[in-house]
Amino acid sequence: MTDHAADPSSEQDPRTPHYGGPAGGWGSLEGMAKLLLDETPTPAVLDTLRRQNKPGGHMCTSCAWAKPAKPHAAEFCENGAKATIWDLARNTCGPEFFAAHSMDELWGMTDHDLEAAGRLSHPMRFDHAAGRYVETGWDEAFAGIGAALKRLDPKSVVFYTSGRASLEASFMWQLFARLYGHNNLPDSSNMCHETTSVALKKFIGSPVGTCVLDDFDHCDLMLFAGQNTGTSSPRFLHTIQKAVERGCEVITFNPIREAGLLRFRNPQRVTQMLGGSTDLSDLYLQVRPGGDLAALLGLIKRVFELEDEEGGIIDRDFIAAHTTGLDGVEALARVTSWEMIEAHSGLPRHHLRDVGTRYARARNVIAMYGMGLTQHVHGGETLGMLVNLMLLRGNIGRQGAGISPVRGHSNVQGQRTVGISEKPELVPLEAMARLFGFEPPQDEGRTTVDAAEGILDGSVRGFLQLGGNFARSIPDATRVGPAWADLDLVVNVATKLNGSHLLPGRETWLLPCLVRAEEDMQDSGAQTVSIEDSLSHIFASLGKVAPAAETLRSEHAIIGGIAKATLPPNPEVHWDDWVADYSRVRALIERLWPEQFEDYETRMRQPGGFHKGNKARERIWQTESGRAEFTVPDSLSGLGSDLKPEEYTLITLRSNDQFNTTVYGLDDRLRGLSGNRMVVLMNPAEIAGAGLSEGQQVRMICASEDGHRREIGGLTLTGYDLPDRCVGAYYPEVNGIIPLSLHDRMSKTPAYKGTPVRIVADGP
Ligand SMILES: Nc1nc2c(c(=O)[nH]1)N[C@H]1C(S)=C(S)[C@@H](COP(=O)(O)OP(=O)(O)OC[C@H]3O[C@@H](n4cnc5c(=O)[nH]c(N)nc54)[C@H](O)[C@@H]3O)O[C@H]1N2
Ligand SMILES: Nc1nc2c(c(=O)[nH]1)N[C@H]1C(S)=C(S)[C@@H](COP(=O)(O)OP(=O)(O)OC[C@H]3O[C@@H](n4cnc5c(=O)[nH]c(N)nc54)[C@H](O)[C@@H]3O)O[C@H]1N2
Ligand SMILES: [Mo]
Repeated sequence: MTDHAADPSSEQDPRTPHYGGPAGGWGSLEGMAKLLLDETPTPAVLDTLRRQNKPGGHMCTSCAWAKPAKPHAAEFCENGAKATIWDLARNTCGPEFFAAHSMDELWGMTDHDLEAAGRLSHPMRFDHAAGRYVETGWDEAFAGIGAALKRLDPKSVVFYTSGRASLEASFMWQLFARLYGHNNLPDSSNMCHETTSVALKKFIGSPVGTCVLDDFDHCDLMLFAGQNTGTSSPRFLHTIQKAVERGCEVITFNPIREAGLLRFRNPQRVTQMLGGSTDLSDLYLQVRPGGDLAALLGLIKRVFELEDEEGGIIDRDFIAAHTTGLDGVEALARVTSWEMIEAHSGLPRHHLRDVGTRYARARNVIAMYGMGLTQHVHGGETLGMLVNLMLLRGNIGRQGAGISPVRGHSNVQGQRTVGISEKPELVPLEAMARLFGFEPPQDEGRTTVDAAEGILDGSVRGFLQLGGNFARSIPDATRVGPAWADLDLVVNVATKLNGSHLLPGRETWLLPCLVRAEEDMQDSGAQTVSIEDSLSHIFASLGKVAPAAETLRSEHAIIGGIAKATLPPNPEVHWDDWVADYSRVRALIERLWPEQFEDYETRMRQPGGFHKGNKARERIWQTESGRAEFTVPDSLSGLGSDLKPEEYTLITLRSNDQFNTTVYGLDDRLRGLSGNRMVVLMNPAEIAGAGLSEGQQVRMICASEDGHRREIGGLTLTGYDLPDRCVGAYYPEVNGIIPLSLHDRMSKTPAYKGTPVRIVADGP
């Protein structure tokens, strides 16, 4: 067995030809802003960057990492700056642009070029006769959409949200959906941390993580699994660095040696900008995709070995008072052989026993994870195994310990908090019914996967998208694409042009909205909004930059406009008043969730915002059994099936030069790759073993057997340090290869990190 533990202190692993330098180290504000996107930022943009993520400023639209009460001088990272500069582009994409470009031309453009066309500026309607978008007025758009919605069966309509819309806009969106008559409220979260929302809820009674920032000052071991901090949530590197300098150990499970978790240069410290850096991971284990489930079981097995040898390792008091189901997990750990664990995890037992020992010796442990755990067929069960490990030593519900998913979009967690959910049981429907005098629908709504399947089978007739790029982000993007044309109604509320907008239905509207950094002026004055971060803190956000165009409206105003044109009058529902003053929406949120949002209006403005509370943190377990639950999985791997000969597991990747389908450029600096995103990464020995060669053009074929053929050609085979039987490729370029049918069994989160594929030479 190859030893896949890389020595994190070595400057260059010989098997990592592309390894780059440390993460961070991004230099001065002006210089950085210019370099990042090759444009000179205006004084207004620089001013807004200075106030980003600070009280009185706007909260970044990049990742969801916590905003500390005492911010750094520049409390943002490379990605946050890029997001703001990109959002505040001054070029606009309006009627003239659409008059000049046919749909065919737009189809030929890349994700980057579509967004680089600038900010959408005018409400547009798709004109089938002309084959392009044409300008329309706001009133005409609202009336047209309202009339179309009235003609449709509400149950056949989907309201999708991407995780950027504020708490206030999200609340209005879900209320509109329910007043109209459906719970079809999938969110980008359905492709992301839905595994967390379902599995953590089931096992510990909390759909979100249990940690707050203070815990990171008290932990002595952090386990990282499948989260790429340097690329996906760079501000978190500060927190990790501080903990490491205090003596906290970090152990990472990731098939790729991600630079951000190997070492970090802190741009906020002069000495480090001059060259020093901090080694972050004490041990870096290149686990096989989906291998975390077995690796975690290995750690548990080691804990039982030590318990047998020494006793006192397992927290028996905690387990007796708070949990159920230990016996099953103990039996599984004892009966599963190290050979099995090594085979599934791809990791040698001595490393797993070492980590198990460190876990057993650590007083306070925090487990951090991301898409590497959630985007698997047995993702929920993998989280169950992580919870098992944490429960063994009472590492949930006390200071310095806990389980902490790192969320993606800046308000994705908050949207779920205020009712964007296809699961009616998670929403206070009775209270909503009383407050607004109506009968909310009680039936289960559609997830992202269900919505895509409904578009394919014709049962979805209308699709409204509040932000995001659904058509490019979903699995089976190529197969679902053509079915869009058959939808009766398509409405996109967006800031920039993207692939989803190039898929018109019979009636199609494209509505441009403000971004969070822009001033949102309504009848009562400039509006503040609020968002929730990954650690469940809620903050005010105030945009101050002049809007990119006078014709833009806020998401709140657009939702109110469509809702008014669709729904019959209701004496308890006041769209105009709510749009005039968002604090009235906050008052409604506070009434519906009084415990979490107490004194919302005041507390969201204090430095560090306010914590909405978490019962699992207090060791109150809101699960079916009323206890924290140990669980036994059905599988020893996160993967849906064993790989056959010649098959590889595809993990799809994001670079630091993209935010989801927003592709800023072709660099993947932290992985030492650049210039081409149409690549397949594979380890050099396996390239040779497969009779292929580096630089060769290859074709990737999906090996999941469900009757559909999926393949992508024109990919450049690139040698990269990956475990055996694993290939990497970029999201969203390869989304056509991932089957909708391959998703987490508990939550339907797509298996974006666990699709079996074959790689063959491309050619005539
Ligand atoms: N720059 C940038 N930042 C972003 C985003 C972006 O696109 N670009 N997107 C935002 C969003 S919406 C989200 S959800 C987050 C996502 O952020 P992350 O949770 O970090 O998700 P990914 O980058 O998709 O993958 C994370 C890591 O999982 C590893 N991995 C793959 N398969 C496995 C596995 O089976 N096991 C383990 N242990 N690791 C595995 C990959 O090598 C990768 O390093 O980032 C947010 N922030
Ligand atoms: N293969 C593969 N597929 C994946 C993933 C993966 O790891 N691998 N990750 C999945 C994950 S974690 C996620 S979260 C999804 C992301 O899926 P989405 O959230 O749907 O996609 P984004 O690319 O974030 O959406 C970008 C678009 O949002 C619009 N936008 C930006 N800001 C705003 C705003 O403030 N308001 C409005 N109304 N619109 C705005 C712009 O028009 C922009 O083009 O993709 C998923 N798909
Ligand atoms: Mo995400």
